[in-house]
Amino acid sequence: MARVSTTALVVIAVFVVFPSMVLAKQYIVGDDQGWEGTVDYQAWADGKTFHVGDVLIFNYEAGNHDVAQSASADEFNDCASSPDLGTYTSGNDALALDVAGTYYFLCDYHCAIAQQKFMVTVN
Ligand SMILES: [Cu+2]
Repeated sequence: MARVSTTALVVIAVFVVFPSMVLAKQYIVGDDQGWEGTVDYQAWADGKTFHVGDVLIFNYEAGNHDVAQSASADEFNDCASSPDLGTYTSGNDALALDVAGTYYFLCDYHCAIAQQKFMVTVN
């Protein structure tokens, strides 16, 4: 009988048990242009399929922007962020999409004046 190495079995087990860990991706919001308000962020998001475990990286000059979230579509439409969901200001913020659902991201400074916002649905 053929022997299968323990290492191979462990690798296979990880793929079977933790597919989201194995497949999780990191996305730079706005790609090369970052989170600087010059991109159609909704168009950027609409071209992608996000999964639980993926991470969004927001790169921007600290002090010029922030990263906040709305708690509902109504808030999002009004560019209202929810303090309960946190506000990020480091200039290099990594936010994990760790549960399925809809996320609403915005910049408190430029949401209303420059549409610096986007929503994503995580499968
Ligand atoms: Cu901004």
